[in-house]
Amino acid sequence: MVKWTEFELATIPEIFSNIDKDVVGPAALSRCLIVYPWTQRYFGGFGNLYNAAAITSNPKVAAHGKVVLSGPERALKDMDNIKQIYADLSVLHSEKLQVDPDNFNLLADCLTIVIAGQLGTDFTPEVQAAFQKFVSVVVAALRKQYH
Ligand code: HNI
Repeated sequence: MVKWTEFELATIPEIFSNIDKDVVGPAALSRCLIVYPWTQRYFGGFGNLYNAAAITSNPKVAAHGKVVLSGPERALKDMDNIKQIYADLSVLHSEKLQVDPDNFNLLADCLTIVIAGQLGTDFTPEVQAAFQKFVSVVVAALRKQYH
């Protein structure tokens, strides 16, 4: 089981309380779809994803970005239970959505970049290290049901 330090347990929720979630989720998903265009293939029902402007102004992308960000927020409430919290989402992404799990890291990196932009100098290397550990645990949990 993952062991969290006092610093991580204090810092990770603080990161989420200091960001504008309505902006971060949509921005991270948009960035992922623009930077890694093959990720668009899973969002065939989202309409126009033709170029960066279309992606960033697409209301379905924005709405789904908020939904995706609600995933990590659930984990915050029970940091020692992340695998179980994500078990159903892992099955969904594996069996129904058939998302290549390598894409989880790409979205996680986009999330890190957007959060770094919002937090500016507060996103110190120590804060980034805590965040990186958290997203790695979330991604590992999402990969868990793939076989
Ligand atoms: Ni993901 C649906 C969380 C990465 C493609 N995804 C969800 C839902 C959550 C979620 C929550 C809503 C589930 C439900 O409706 O019950 N996704 C997450 C998290 C990550 C992630 C926490 C990683 C950090 N998802 C990805 C990636 C892709 C992806 C990387 C594709 C590249 N997800 C989807 C698709 C759906 C989805 C597609 C269904 C969207 C829809 O509404 O049609």
